[in-house]
Amino acid sequence: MSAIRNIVILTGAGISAESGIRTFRADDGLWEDHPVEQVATPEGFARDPGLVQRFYDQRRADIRAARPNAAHLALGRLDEAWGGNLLIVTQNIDDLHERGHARRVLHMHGEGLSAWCTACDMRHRWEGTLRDGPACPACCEKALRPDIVWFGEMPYQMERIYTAIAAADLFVSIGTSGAVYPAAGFVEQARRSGARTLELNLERSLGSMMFDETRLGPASELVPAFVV
Ligand code: BJW
Repeated sequence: MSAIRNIVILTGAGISAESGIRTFRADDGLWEDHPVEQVATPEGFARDPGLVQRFYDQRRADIRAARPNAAHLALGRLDEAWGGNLLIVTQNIDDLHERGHARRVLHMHGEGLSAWCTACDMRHRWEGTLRDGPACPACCEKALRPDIVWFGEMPYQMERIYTAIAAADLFVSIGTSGAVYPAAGFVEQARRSGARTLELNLERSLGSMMFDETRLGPASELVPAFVV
């Protein structure tokens, strides 16, 4: 990796699967028993906020119970050691990258342990359950919702992400199916900018043919081998 200075790493649910966090689109994935339009759209939240809050109560419990695996820890080591630019763009709402000692992490689909007040735009750490229309600690309005990017909403920090991809020498995608845009389109942009592109995934993804190289296997094995 001697000629490489600027790295962008995109991660998806597959990197946290071996930490016990369910992915979305597997046969036993989250979307199998939670219809996506009910729990991951603003319309679903408006229709039945209690159902959505219960879904995210469970997700938060799963996040708190999980531990970073060898793949998160390897990226943490890379972040610590890398002298050039590095950005880990995660689609995941868990905090396993941070607990795996990565510092340069951006959560494009939000964070499970964060609550967002739609009245005053403040974020709060989600302590306990905030069911039954809890009030925002800052403005006292009952307008808190999970700080999650649902379908139809704009992912966070897109400008920063596109700028980093435009400057990247290497783009690595880990554990994502390539089913959800705009993240699924990042590899195309990275190619156009001249970056080398590498995919690490359990199986071929929808976008595999876009990558210069695809390595297949569990993230806990592929990522430490890539970082060494
Ligand atoms: C392993 C492994 C192991 C397993 N080791 N690997 C038509 C065309 C283009 C776009 C659209 C379209 N129609 C609608 C859209 C837009 C829509 C979209 O993409 N829809 C698709 C269904 C087509 N996108 C949006 O609405 C987004 N917003 C948007 O587009 O705004 C407008 C915009 C315009 C211009 C610029 C920018 C924006 C918002 C998307 C929000 C996604 N939200 C969710 C839920 C919230 C988070 C949460 O609750 O946790 O985010 S959906 C869900 O999917 C979640 C994930 O982050 C996301 C991606 O899933 P991921 O991570 O890829 O998981 P899986 O399960 O799909 O795959 C896991 C992979 O891991 C598999 O490949 C396994 O093989 C692998 N794996 N174990 C290594 N051990």
